[in-house]
Amino acid sequence: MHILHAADVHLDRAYSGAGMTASIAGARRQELREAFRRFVDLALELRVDAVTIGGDLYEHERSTLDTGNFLARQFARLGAIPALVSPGNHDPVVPDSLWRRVTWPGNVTIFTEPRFRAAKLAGVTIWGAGHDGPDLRQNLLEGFRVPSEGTHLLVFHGSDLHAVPEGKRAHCGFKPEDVVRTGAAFALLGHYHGARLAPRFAYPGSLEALDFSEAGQHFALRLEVGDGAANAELLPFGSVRYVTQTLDVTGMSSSEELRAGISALGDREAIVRVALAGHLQAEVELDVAALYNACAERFRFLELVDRTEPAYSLESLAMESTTKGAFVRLMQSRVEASAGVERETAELALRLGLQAFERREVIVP
Ligand SMILES: [Mn+2]
Repeated sequence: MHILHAADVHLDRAYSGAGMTASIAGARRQELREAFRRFVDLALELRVDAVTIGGDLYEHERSTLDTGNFLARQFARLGAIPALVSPGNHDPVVPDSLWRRVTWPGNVTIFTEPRFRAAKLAGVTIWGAGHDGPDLRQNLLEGFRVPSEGTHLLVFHGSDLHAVPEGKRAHCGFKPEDVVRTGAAFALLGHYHGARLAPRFAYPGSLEALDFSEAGQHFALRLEVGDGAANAELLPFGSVRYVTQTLDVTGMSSSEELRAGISALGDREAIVRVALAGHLQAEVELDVAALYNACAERFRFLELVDRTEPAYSLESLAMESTTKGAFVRLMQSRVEASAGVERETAELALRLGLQAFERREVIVP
């Protein structure tokens, strides 16, 4: 039998980053819905025997009944194909969640508890568990064993403890050997947004890239289940592409060149971040908002980031016995004495102050 699995669709995502207007955020959210619609199309086309969802199908914080009804309609399109859902930390089963508010079609099973429950299908038993709050930390696999008879699969949302990103806390953390110990043939997971295939479990990753940190191919996962064994395959899926381009401004002598350089990177297909880098000559006007207005129409979506460094030498300016030299020395000592946001502010004040000394228009970002 075949199962099609996805996770981390993140419908109703806020998209509140830099340059994100309400209409652009709305377009992004629509793309995520399109992705889920295509996922259902794919399940029908592949004639799979079941569909599984590894959590974070939507974001509870700004979820709408409109999205709940959309999901119910999509699941209904599967007809008799069972859809098994294990909610995650972003779409936990809380009283006002869509899981509780929407009338789901008969083919949908929602695993509402943080302990494994069985859904018996022809030839395989699928065990699912769901998050019942946004902050579930327990290892769901602890003490859990499947019966020795038959073929068993697991579906849940949680962190492989061998791959927790630095500074992040694990949600339902488990070790790969914990999966083996349950006796299940394979675990279909959600949580990590990059795809990962391990011998006994897999993360499909987010169905579509959600931001610039998720550039690259995204996938749905097909699992072939035979007698007690499972074989997972990542199917290229995502259609939303995030691309970061770097434009080196070193040697440019006017804002015209900046504008031409950004425009030349124009792309109607991808979501593009142009990072301005290199050493900016003091006489060049760099106004991010003006550049954005001049160039955005050449892009499907443009984000401009200023990472340039001033071309002047702070060391030699600090030696000057002028007001400017005194200003540089004062601000350098502030930069050195501070950290984090305060340091960034001091660095910005130094840069803007030097622009003022150059009698250039000072635009505070
Ligand atoms: Mn997620």
